Amino acid sequence: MVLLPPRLDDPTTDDQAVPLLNNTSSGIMAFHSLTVDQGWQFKQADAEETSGVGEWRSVGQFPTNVHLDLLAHKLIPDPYIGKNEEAVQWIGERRWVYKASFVTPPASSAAGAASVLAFDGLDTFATVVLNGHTILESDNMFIPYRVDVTSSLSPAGKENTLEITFDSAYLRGWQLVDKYPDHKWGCWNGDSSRLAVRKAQYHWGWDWGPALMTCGPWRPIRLETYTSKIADLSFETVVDKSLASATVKANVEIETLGTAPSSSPRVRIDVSLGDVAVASETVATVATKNDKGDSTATITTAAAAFHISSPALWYPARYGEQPLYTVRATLLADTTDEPAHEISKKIGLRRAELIQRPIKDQPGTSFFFEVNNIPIFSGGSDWIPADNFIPRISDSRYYDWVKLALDGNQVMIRVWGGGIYEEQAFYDACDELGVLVWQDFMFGCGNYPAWPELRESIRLEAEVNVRMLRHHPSIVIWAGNNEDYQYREEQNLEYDYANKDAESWLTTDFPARYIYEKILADVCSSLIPDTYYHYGSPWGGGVDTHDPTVGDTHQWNVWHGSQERYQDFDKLVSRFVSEFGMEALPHIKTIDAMLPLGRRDPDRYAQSSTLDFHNKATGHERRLALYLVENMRYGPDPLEQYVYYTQLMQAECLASAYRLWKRQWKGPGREYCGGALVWQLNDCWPVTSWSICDFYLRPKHSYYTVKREMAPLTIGITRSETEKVVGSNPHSRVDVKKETTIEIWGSNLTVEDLAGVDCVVRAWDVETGQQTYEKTVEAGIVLEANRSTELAAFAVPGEPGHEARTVVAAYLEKDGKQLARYVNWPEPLKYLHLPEPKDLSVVLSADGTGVEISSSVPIKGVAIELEDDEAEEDVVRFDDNLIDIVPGETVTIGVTGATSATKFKARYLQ
Ligand code: BMA
Repeated sequence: MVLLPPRLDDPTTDDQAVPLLNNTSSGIMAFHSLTVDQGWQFKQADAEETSGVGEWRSVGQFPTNVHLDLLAHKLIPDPYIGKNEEAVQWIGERRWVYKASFVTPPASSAAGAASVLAFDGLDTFATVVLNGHTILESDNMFIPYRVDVTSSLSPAGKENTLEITFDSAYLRGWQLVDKYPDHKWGCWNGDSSRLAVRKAQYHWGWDWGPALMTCGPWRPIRLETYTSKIADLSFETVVDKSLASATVKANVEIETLGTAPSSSPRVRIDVSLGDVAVASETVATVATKNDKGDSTATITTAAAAFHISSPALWYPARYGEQPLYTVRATLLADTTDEPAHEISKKIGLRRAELIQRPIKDQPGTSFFFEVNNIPIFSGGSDWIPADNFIPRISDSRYYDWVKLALDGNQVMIRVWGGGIYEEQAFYDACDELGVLVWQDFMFGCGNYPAWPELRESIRLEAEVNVRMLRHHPSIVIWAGNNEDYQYREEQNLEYDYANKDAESWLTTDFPARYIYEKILADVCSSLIPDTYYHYGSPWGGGVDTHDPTVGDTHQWNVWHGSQERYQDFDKLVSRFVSEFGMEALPHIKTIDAMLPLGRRDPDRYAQSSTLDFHNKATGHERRLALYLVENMRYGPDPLEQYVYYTQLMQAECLASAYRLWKRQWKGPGREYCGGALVWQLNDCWPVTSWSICDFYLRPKHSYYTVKREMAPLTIGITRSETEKVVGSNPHSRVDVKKETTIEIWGSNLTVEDLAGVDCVVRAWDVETGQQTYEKTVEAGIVLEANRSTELAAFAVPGEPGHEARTVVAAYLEKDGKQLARYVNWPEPLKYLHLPEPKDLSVVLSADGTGVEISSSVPIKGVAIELEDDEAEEDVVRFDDNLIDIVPGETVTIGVTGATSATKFKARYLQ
């Protein structure tokens, strides 16, 4: 049996709607694809038949994994409920077998036809047997395997049996650890066995996710019958710096199996935009090469270049449109021009660059992305897989996640290296909606081994995944791993950046350097030379991954590390912060859904054993408590209010980072910080984690404060205290002047200057609600495009000595219309004497599109909830929440689905 190079076009383009052709003199037949997704059965391979899991049962869905199938048959409890995760651990240490039968299609009897079984994803150690012949032994979940099965397939019209046995990836991992005792095994999260196995690393458990060792055919399986097929369609796209023209070179690879065509195949390439045909060209194949010595496949290539003047350019959402050109490659059967196989991909034309250059008045270099010559402040978030059971994540769920990020004003999502190369649906959504993607290779938090077969597997994995994803305009950077260089630093593994002899790296105790700086670097430079490849995230140019002046950093000194105050995020800035975070509990309904007895569960209280079980972060009890106790006057009961406190604290923390780091986006030559990605956007199960939206896509309140900070136009305030000796004795503790000052700035993330803006400041006494100050501190100013501008700095206004009870609000106004607002409070919030807001008013606006909130006293963090959450949660949606209210101002948050019958309630800081 011959293993073919896993050159994959696009797994979503199977079952081509191409009419079956008669074979022609050219020898090219119509490509035929049969999706093998019917009649699958599964059982435990090594179980007694009486055990319940030892008999064949139908699968719950396809593609699938064993947990999903056991769940469908109610053979296991839902691992996401209560502590069931523990009860299902045995699954990961057993062998499981899947079988199906399929009928050989008539196409296979065409002259010269070859048949290939394409396995888009097998998780992970699979032995595949077709009609009694072992055709494949796989060991990498990320590689789509393709096997020429022509010789073992039944004749046309007859049945074939396909059987796939999955070994325990966990136990196999440990066997490999034992086999290579000289490697210095070690990692954060999970255990060392994961480092030996090319399987999604979070399956071993992470500090936000359960350990659930899945196995199974997790992506589609097809039988492809053809003589020649389009094996790859790729693009070299150059958008001129002037943006006035673009060149698209489409490269097509044609794989020929079995009987080679008598003449060179021809390929037609059509380019269209929407319904409009842009260009079309038919080209002959120009080169022939044998791809691999051990393969029967012959690869021929064809290319066509198109010059497009005034191209419709693809932009990240807030900077322009997301036009996608469709490029279709059609393999022509012969001189009749009938299609034998076709593939189409959607591409976006854009210039995307990572700008790393010296900056003014500060050391180091910038790190920001420029798209179509527009410098972008990349505010966004980190992405983990959206479920532990990937095959059940629907395309629409991917879309909803990306849409949620977009609606939250997020510009970039980072696909983190401990998960998977995501499904096409995820990147399609990013392309369509205009969200930039930072893509990691799948390595994270450990010292990876690099023995020769593993290196080869990784090379193949990288090559095929880059090929599958490289047409997406949303992807602007690839990075070699997540935090493996930080692990190296912590463990003091050998690393001499100046040593460029790649082979010698393999002899050190940090052999994975060869993976990141040689294998992945080579793959990227040959397949995506125009996309920036970063050795790791974070990466600081080979010296120190914590260097705030070069590359990106992961800023974990809030929560982990030295546990700094989040009010000090300004001191923790770097050129690009690709991770930082704070935990909060999920929505109360999410908690109720994961408690075995729901609202009646005896563990329905903060820090109960079950709630703690659904928080995987080491030391989470102390860390959450630390940040709560430093800032809030909080209690653990009732649970709903505790959820609110943790979410308010997280919301304050994260917004503070965005606000302060965005302040350092100061325009050309002064891009001191070029992006902030919060750890993390999403969850893979119901859990207390750093996510800003929970497993059910329910936003935590931080989602809204981050959204407000990432709005195109914002205003920010910091407050700081200084002490100065005013007498003649420098040691005096009495003759000192204390001053509390505020600094105010505006951030204009649009690409237009904004003139005629006023900055208005108002202040109130928190306790009495009396307004103590109002002034237009700047009038008619210009907020220059795409940067933050300092506006004012002065002592906290209002009554002297009352700074600690003075709340200050700053507004950007133009022609009397409010453009932005921000309310700054004395901190810590727990010292405030907040009056009971007796006249807090929360009403639906007359036109039903907004909720109007007002009060005669300042209120911190007003969270609007539904009285009848059960009935209305899926209907009523807010576009903002957790609002600071000050007297004299009605704040309206958008709402959809509400009627006059909808009853709101409010929660706030007390
Ligand atoms: C980062 C991530 C993850 C982890 C998170 C929270 O370092 O890369 O590995 O889940 O921190 O600890």
